[in-house]
Amino acid sequence: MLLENYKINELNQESLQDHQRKFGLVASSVKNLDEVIQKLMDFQIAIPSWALGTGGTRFARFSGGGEPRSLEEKIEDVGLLHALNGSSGAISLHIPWDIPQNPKAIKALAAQYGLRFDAMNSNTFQDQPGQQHSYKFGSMQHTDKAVRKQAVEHNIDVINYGIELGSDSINVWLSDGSSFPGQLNFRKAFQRTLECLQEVYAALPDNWKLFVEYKAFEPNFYSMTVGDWGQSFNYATKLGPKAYTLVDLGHHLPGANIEQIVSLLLMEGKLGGFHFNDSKYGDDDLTVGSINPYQLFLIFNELIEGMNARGMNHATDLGWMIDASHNVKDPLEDLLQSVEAIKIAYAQALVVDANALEAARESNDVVQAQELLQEAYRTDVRPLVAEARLRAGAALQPFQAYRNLKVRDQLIKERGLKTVATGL
Ligand code: AFD
Ligand code: MN
Ligand code: MN
Repeated sequence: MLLENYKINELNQESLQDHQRKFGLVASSVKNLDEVIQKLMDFQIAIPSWALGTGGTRFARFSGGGEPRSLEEKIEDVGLLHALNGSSGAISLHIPWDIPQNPKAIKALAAQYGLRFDAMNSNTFQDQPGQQHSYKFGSMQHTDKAVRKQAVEHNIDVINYGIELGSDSINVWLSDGSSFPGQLNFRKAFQRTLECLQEVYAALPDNWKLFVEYKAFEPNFYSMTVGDWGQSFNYATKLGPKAYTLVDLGHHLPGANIEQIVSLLLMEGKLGGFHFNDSKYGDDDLTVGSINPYQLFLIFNELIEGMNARGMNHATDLGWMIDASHNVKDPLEDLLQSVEAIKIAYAQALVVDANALEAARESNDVVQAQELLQEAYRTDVRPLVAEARLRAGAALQPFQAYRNLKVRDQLIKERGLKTVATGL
């Protein structure tokens, strides 16, 4: 446990005075300041287990050193992130990559770091060693009932692992679809997939949620069987009240208005949560906020408006998760940057003058509406995010602390340079 020998607050001394000055400046302009800080403290983002190591592309994987070699080490890494930023209090597992050999011990280890298990992720996009039926032509859409049965059984296994770990949701992303015109009967693919999802849904405990994640393309490049928000919403509606749509920011065609999609899914009570990342061309899985931070802010603006309209708890009523893949960065530094970007966008959206914005909209005052949004977006809310960390007993500047502690060097010393692929 890397951080046992470090007192986080000792890391803050050198910058505490500077922070207090900056915080004082921005705090004076924020109404209900303590409520905003508390919301920021409560807001936790789940870390995907597969993002703790170097990802790679279909062309190559250039692994770094000191990456986790086991589920225990993945939990340790998320525990380290959470100790530094006070905002990564959950880990999302991917089965079979993260099958817990001893669930009780794994659950206890996570609790030691203050972590809970967020959504479980199933995998019917790869054939595993010894698997009886191949997913080459899809899983839940497959023409062969035996393949569909295998996919359903795998998802039910994933639910059972999650129950043992205290998770309460499963995310189903299907790579199913077609690569060429004529390959697939779209109606049959939809109906077969729905029947399989209904069997998985029937296995859900009462307090569980099932997220149906859509994606416009990749690995199929002509059609996807859960290809857009409308298809996902259709499945989720037909499945029932425990099924929701999961929005992965990288899963849209270029130019899609994601903030509008989010607003309408929220209106229907069918928004399950997010996989946060950023992208310029496709499912690039880049660091959150690194390409289009304004879109991220606009999404949060719709989320807060929609959640407040439904009396929802921002921190607990939706699934907040990063889903990214790192190829050239230290995975932990990338994740620290991603969590910070999410918190900043959330804080900016929290300081929007919502009443004035609605009044501007109702009077068709287009310029004033834009001014109000940009006023919030251009507010430097980083001291608010830092204050929330400070009050949570975390580091004032997590990234700097990570560097000052030379964490990666320590992990390389502890785990060596050789790393094993840990997922995507
Ligand atoms: C890939 C898919 C999808 C899924 C993730 C984890 O595109 O986003 O949620 O893997 O399975 O990124
Ligand atoms: Mn995803
Ligand atoms: Mn993806």
